[in-house]
Amino acid sequence: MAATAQAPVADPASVEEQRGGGPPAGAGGAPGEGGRPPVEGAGAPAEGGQEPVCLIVLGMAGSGKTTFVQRLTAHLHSLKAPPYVINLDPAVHEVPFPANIDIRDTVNYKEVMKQYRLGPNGGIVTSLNLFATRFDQVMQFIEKKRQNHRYVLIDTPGQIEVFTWSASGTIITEALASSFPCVVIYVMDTSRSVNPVTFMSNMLYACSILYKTRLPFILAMNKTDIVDHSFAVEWMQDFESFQDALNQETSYVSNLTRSMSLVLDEFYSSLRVVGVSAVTGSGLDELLLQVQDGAAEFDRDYRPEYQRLRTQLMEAQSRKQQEQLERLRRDLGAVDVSGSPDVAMAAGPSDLIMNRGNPPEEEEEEQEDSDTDDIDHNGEAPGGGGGAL
Ligand SMILES: Nc1nc2c(ncn2[C@@H]2O[C@H](COP(=O)(O)OP(=O)(O)O)[C@@H](O)[C@H]2O)c(=O)[nH]1
Ligand SMILES: [Mg+2]
Repeated sequence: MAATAQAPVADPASVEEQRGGGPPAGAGGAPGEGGRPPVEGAGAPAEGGQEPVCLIVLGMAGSGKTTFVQRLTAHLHSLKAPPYVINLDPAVHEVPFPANIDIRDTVNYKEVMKQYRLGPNGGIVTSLNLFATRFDQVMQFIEKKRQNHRYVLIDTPGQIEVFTWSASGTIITEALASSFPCVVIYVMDTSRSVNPVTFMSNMLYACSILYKTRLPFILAMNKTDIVDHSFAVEWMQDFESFQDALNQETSYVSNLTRSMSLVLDEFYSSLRVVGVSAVTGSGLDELLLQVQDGAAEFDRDYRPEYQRLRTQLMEAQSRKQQEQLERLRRDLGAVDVSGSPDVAMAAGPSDLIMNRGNPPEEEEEEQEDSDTDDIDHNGEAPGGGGGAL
């Protein structure tokens, strides 16, 4: 990266510890909870050995993801189960919830745009890519706090494709799912889906996200304070009623639209649907029940696959390390580092790494270079100086 006055990327290690993730304003009050009893078990913090469930919140721009995360955070605080909250939207002006990790602390979106000469969308994608390269550190933070939190909430960038159709979104999702049960919450703007054709387009998109993320899926029909979601549920359960609604459409409705709705029937049959309002908080207890169900599905159907992925990754990593060691051994064997070829071979690679290619006899002469060695050493251990890991 270009060395300029202001670095666009900082170390997550240096910022997370400053964030308390305390209760949000109004957390205790949790107004308008809908009068339902709290979800059994959902309030307790993670018990010994229990893992938090990661809720990845996706949805189109303006569907209400950030407001939903804010409300759910407040709701969980009121249930005495404060979540661990991560903001992955680099371009948001204000994060209305207490984030434990905020991408904006690590990546300076405006600087990224300037230094890489990008527009707003390219800036968001590149910022997320830069952040994804440090996500192993974020994973360590979550690991450290796993006993204290029952849920990890992840708010994603406004434009859904930034997360769902980018390499960084896949890296982040796979990293999370290799360690914790994960559930996708697809937030939909119900008030903007009252037209049957728009509704169907939204459902097709939701369907594509389901296949792209390969995780248990909950459809959160948001903004039920504006329009009740019962019309949508009826369309999903009763094919005829949806066809009737389509028939009333004076706009262009092709045969393809009708056929598509038949295809979606299969998608609907296995879908978890819950109506919520991120503004009033209604429906959140039911949502938490669905989350428990989703987490159970993850354990049953998805965990083995992600464990296989994790094992594969670890094996690939150790293979790569082995290859690098082999290459180093060959290189050191070929180059006369000591004046006597036997020394290099006899010392073995690890000894030579420790001595930076210098056999023990020459150690005293090389003492003057120790400053340079210190710099190299720091460079080899990113995050080591952060102190928080
Ligand atoms: N009436 C109503 N408005 C909502 C609800 N959820 C979000 N909004 C509004 O929808 C707009 C977009 O919300 P935001 O959370 O920023 O959407 P995001 O782009 O998906 O993160 C804001 O003006 C919110 O106040 C809801 O449940 N009911
Ligand atoms: Mg948002």
